[in-house]
Amino acid sequence: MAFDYDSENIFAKILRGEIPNRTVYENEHALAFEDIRPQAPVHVLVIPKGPYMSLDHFAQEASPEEQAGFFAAVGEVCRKVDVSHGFRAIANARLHGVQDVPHFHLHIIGGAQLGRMLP
Ligand code: DGP
Repeated sequence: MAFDYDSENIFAKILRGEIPNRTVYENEHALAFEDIRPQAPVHVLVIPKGPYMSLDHFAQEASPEEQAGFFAAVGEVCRKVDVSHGFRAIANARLHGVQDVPHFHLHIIGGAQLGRMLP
């Protein structure tokens, strides 16, 4: 499918510094920050700095360096926050996945016992 990135989405504005965020970790290719509506004691969003709408867009079109930088950021976030007892990583995509912000983001949720999630 063709991916049509909207550069006025909230996370693009965060990346441009137009909206403040509580940064947890940043590298050349990714930014991690606290979710504004946390669902658990730990709720961090990891986003690539490039203009990718969703996980499939990122997986199909981001360079190996961007993908490596993104996953390095995920690793650093998990080192920094308290997820020693486990966590959940979620990437909502488009309409059926109930994605609100159309810039790829991985939710890292933990810090407490989570409920079972049916596929
Ligand atoms: P999703 O449904 O996967 O697109 O979730 C988007 C998440 O983004 C949701 O958990 C709330 C969070 N969010 C929305 N706007 C902002 C914002 O301006 N700042 C931060 N830190 N998080 C936001």
